Amino acid sequence: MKLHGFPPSPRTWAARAVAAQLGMPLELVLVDLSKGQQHAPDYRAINPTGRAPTLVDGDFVLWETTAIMQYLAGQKPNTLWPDDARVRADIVRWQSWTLAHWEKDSCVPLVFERLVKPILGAGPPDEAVIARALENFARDARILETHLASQPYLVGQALTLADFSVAGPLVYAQQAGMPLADYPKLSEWFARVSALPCWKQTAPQPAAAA
Ligand SMILES: N[C@@H](CCC(=O)N[C@@H](CS)C(=O)NCC(=O)O)C(=O)O
Repeated sequence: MKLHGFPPSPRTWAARAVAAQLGMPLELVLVDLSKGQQHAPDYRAINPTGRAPTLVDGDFVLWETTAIMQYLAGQKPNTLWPDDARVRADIVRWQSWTLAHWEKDSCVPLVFERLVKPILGAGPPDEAVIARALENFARDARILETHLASQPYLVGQALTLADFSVAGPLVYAQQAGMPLADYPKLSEWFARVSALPCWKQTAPQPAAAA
């Protein structure tokens, strides 16, 4: 299986970390976002959205990181994606919330304004966007803080895909000035997840972010 992606990107990172955790070989094909390779016609042919990552497994092509994670974890029995309807629904709940709120409203705007813009030379950070994102971050981080007060991982007592999905947007928390320290249980959980050997194996280069 091949993953077309950009190692500094948190989404590429999360998909590769899931494969590493499952012990599945996943060949990386570089799509250098800093060079605009996501818009190249041969890449657009497999991913018309012009975004990374994209998984290619023989003649099966899949984009959207959440779907990629579920596909990888569906290849063999494992505890990241247990064969139990309620546990899977619970995992999908957190993945959906991340896509709709946590990643989109809270984390990505901070990473873009404070980290990506300076790297791209795309002008000064927009302070109004940052202020709104910080409000959203407080709203969402409180939910995680309360939830993680009574359990070590997002779904039950064990690591699942939900943890990879929700932790991914925090990869650049420090560089993007996310106020994680205000949320001790969330910070402990993030330290636990990011200390996994699979995260270290696939860790992004800090030179660029996307
Ligand atoms: N919803 C998509 C988002 C993919 C996405 O936005 N990827 C970023 C990198 S983390 C990207 O390709 N950005 C380049 C661009 O939008 O031109 C997913 O979860 O896979």
